[in-house]
Amino acid sequence: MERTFAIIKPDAVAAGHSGAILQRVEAAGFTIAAMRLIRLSKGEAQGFYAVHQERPFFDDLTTFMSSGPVVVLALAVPGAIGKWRALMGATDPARADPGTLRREFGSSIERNATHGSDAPETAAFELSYFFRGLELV
Ligand code: FUP
Repeated sequence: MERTFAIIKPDAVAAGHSGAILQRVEAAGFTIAAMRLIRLSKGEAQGFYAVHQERPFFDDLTTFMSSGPVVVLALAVPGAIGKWRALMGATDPARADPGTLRREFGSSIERNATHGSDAPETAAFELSYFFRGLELV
């Protein structure tokens, strides 16, 4: 069993797509191991995306990520990290395959509906950024 960390981003929550995305999560066989609706402060978004702090899009990205509520999730299934990234599709919704979440629900490379950890180390960091061990079922 592997766990990954996922976010339903402010654009998708505001558009009322949380339910549809959670339905796709469950239909794809993930177990929801933890879930919470939260609003990130700008500083919390900056801490989460610290690896991108030198990138030109960092300020816009962290402003967007703190612009409204998000759903944070721990998802469990064998191969969860790769499986979730495959379901999300490419970072840029315009380049994501048909049927992927970002293609269906995203509107730009920044407002791309969902986040997913890209490796075991980032999954461990991101899960621990939002969930205490006791919250993971
Ligand atoms: P991903 O792992 O697919 O989420 O993509 P990256 O780690 O490369 O980027 C993290 C987030 O930064 C993306 F989800 C959206 C944002 N981003 C931009 O806003 N502009 C860019 O040019 C690239 C990424």
